Amino acid sequence: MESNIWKKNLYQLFSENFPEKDHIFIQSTGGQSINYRELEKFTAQFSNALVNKGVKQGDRVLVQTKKSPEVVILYLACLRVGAIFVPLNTGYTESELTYFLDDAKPRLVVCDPNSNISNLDFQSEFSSISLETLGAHRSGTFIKLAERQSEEYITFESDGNDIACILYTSGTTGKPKGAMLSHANLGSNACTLKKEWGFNPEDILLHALPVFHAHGLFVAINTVLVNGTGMVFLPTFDVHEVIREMPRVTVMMGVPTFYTRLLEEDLFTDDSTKNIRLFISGSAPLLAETHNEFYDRVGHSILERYGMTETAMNTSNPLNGDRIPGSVGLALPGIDVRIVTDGKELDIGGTGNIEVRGPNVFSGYWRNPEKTAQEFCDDGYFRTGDIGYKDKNGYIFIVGRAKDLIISGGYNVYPKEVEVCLDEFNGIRESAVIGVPHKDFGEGVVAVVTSDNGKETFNSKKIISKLKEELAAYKVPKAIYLVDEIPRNVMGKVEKNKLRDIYKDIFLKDT
Ligand code: MCA
Ligand code: AMP
Repeated sequence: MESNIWKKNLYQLFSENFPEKDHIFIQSTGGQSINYRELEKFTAQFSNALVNKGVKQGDRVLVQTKKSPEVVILYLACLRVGAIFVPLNTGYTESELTYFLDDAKPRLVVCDPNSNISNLDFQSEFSSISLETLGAHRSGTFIKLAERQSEEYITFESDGNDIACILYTSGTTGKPKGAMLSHANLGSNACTLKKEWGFNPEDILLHALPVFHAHGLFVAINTVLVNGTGMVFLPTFDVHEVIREMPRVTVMMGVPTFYTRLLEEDLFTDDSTKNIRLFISGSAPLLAETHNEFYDRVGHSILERYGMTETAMNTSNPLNGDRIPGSVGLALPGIDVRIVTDGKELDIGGTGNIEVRGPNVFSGYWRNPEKTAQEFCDDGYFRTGDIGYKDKNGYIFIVGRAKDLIISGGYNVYPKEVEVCLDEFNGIRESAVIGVPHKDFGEGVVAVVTSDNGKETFNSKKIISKLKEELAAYKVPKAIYLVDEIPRNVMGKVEKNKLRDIYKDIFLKDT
C-alpha cells in the first residue's frame, strides 16, 4: 500500500494531510471550535510545555482527564515530542490508579482539576513524577504553562517504530497490561481505514465515544486526522444530543449500545440520518437483530468491524458490497487473519482461534516480555483470544472468546479482577463472575458467590457500593447471587457456561 507512507512520526503523517488552515477540526457543542491553524499552534505550545516539564522522547505522559478538545491536543503534542501518551479511563479508582503509576513510571501526570489521581502521594511515593491539571474550556495549570510557550515546534523525526501510545488492557490474571503501539502501527491502520471506509474531504464525524480507548482515540480521531477533516465532538453519548447533532455529520462510529439506544427513541427517524453516509459499529458484537431493525428504521446497513487494543482494526465489512449482519467482515488489506486449532490453520468453515498479523499489530506489552512472547506465534501472528470461522467468501464470524472476558457497553471487564476483590469481603468464601445478556450494555457483569457459613451474612447492596471504591463502576456486578456451591467440573474448574445458562434468565427477570 502506497509504499508504507506511515513509516514516520504519526503527527507528521497527519500534518501532510492537513487541509487549508481555516478548515474546522473540532466543533464542540458548547460553541468551542478549533481549526487546523489553531491545531498546529496549540500542539506546538503543548509540545513546548511538555519539554518545559522535562518530558523527553520515550517518556510516558499519563493522562486521566474528562473528554475535551484539549486532551486531543495533548495527545498530538506527545506525538510531536516523541513522548508516549498513556490515557486512562476516568472511572478508575485510587487503588487502580496506583497500579498504573507504578507500572507506567511516567515523567508527567496530567489530570482533571478534580481528578482523584491528585489524592495520591506525589510528595513522597511518587515524588519523581510531575503533576499538572487540564480541564475543558482551557482551564488547568498545564494550559497556563502552554499559553506562555512558543507557537513553533519541530516535530521529532521517527521511522515509525517508536512507541506512540501505551493503552492498558486487562489480563486474565487480573493485572492490566500496557499494549505498546508504535507510530507506524497507528499510521498504517489510519491510512487503511480512511481508504476502506471511503473518507472524503466533505466528511464530518460524530464523535461521542470516550477518548481513552482505541475506538474513540485511534479508530475515530486518527482516521479524521489522516483525512484532514472535522468532527462534532460530544462529551459523552447522550442519545438526545446525538439525535440533535446528527444532521450536521456524515459518519458516526459507536459501540452497539449506541445503536440500541437510538432505536429506543421515537425521535430517531430517517430524517435524523438524511446527511449520513455511513454508520460504523465495533468493540462488541452487534446483534443481527439490531442491524436489521436499524436498516428497517432508517435504511442504513450498519458497517460492523472488528479490532482490539493490541491490533487496532483487523477486519471490516465492506463499504461497497455486502455488509453481513452477524459477521465482522473481511480481513483489511495488508492484514492476515487466520483460524487456527492446535497450531494448524483450519479450512473454510472450521471454528478455531483467530490470529492476526500485519503492520497494525502492536509491538508488545510494556515491561512484560514473557507475556508478549506467550501471545505471539513464531511466524509473527498474534493470538487474539477470540474464536471464530471464515466463510467461503472470506467473511469472518466471531462465535465466542477463549479469554475469560466480559464486554459491557464496549468496556472490557476481566472476571478475575472482580473475583479477587469479592473474595476479600468478610462473609464471602468464593466468587465466580460472569457476563450475561443485558438489554442496554449487551453483556452485564453478574457475580455468583458462596458465603462463609452458607447463609447470606452479607448485604449485596453494601458490597456493590464498597466495590465501587475499589473498581471502576462499570466493572462492578449489577447483581450478586448467593449459592450453596459454585459448580465445578472434574478438573476443579468453575463451570461458567453452566452459571451463564442459569443466570441469564434470572438476571433478565430481575432487571
Ligand atoms: C456506564 N455504566 C456501565 C457502563 N457505562 N456499566 C456497565 N458497562 C458500561 N459500559 C454504568 C455506570 O457505572 C453507572 O452506574 C451507570 O451505568 C450510568 O453511567 P453513565 O456514565 O451515565 O453511563 P453512560 O454515559 O450511559 O455510558 C454508557 C456508554 C459508555 C455510553 C455505553 O459506557 C460508553 O461510552 N462506552 C463505550 C466504551 C468504548 O469506547 N469502548 C471501546 C474500547 P452506577 O449508576 O451504578 O454508578 S476499545 C475496543 O474495544 C476495541 C479496540 C474496538 O474494537 O473498538
Ligand atoms: P479491547 O481489548 O478493549 O480492545 O477489546 C477487544 C475485544 O473486543 C476483541 O478481542 C473482541 O473480543 C471484542 N470485539 C471488538 N469488536 C468486536 C466485534 N465487532 N464483534 C465482536 N467482538 C468484538
